[in-house]
Amino acid sequence: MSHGKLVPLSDYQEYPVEEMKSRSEKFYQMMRKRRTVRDFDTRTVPREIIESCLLTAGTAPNGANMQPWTFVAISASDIKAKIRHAAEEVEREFYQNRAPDYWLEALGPLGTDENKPHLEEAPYLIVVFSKQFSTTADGERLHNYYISESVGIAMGFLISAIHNAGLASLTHTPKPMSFLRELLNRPKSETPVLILAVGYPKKDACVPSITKKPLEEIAVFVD
Ligand code: IYR
Repeated sequence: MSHGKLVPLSDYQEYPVEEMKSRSEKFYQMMRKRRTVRDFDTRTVPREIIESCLLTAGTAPNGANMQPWTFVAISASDIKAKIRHAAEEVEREFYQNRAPDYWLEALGPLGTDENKPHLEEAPYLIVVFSKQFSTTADGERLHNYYISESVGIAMGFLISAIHNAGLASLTHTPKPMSFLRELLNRPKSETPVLILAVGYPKKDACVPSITKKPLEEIAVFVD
């Protein structure tokens, strides 16, 4: 079987076991401090930080390395306002008509409703699109593989990179989201999957009192 051109794995670094233990524990302690934040300060964030975080997202493993994603990073106030108004319209319909009672009950502890001021207050909105197919320079269509898995992993990398940089984020998924494709002039081959609001939390920001499941509830070891 041909593997194309392979090059040496020159960037891999092995650590002594004790160092691995401490690195993995430190990373967990850093990541467990991440909280989804709904109250953003309007202070601006340097574009360079957003660029590094997007480059991190772009390193995610993905199907056949097709990299089936586009990240649209928006700091323009007029576009953020348009996104807010369109999102509030679909959310109003969700909260007032479409959402079944069990869903509204599940959202109760989070305190969410149809008002989405964070979509204007956060200095950056990153809208993540998945690409149903890719296109070569001469217009030929190329198949993309494991699109939702690939984009999901990339979004995880992005959220982690933003947290690591010292910023907060909010995953927001108004449904239906197709208004984002039109508003941001993206081609039909791209499907919006997430709005990630990014910025500093407001000084008095509060978060829901929730906990994460212990290891025994989320993992099984088969030794
Ligand atoms: N998209 C709505 C509702 C919502 C749904 C879930 I599941 C959440 O974890 C949070 C919100 C909204 O953003 O308000």
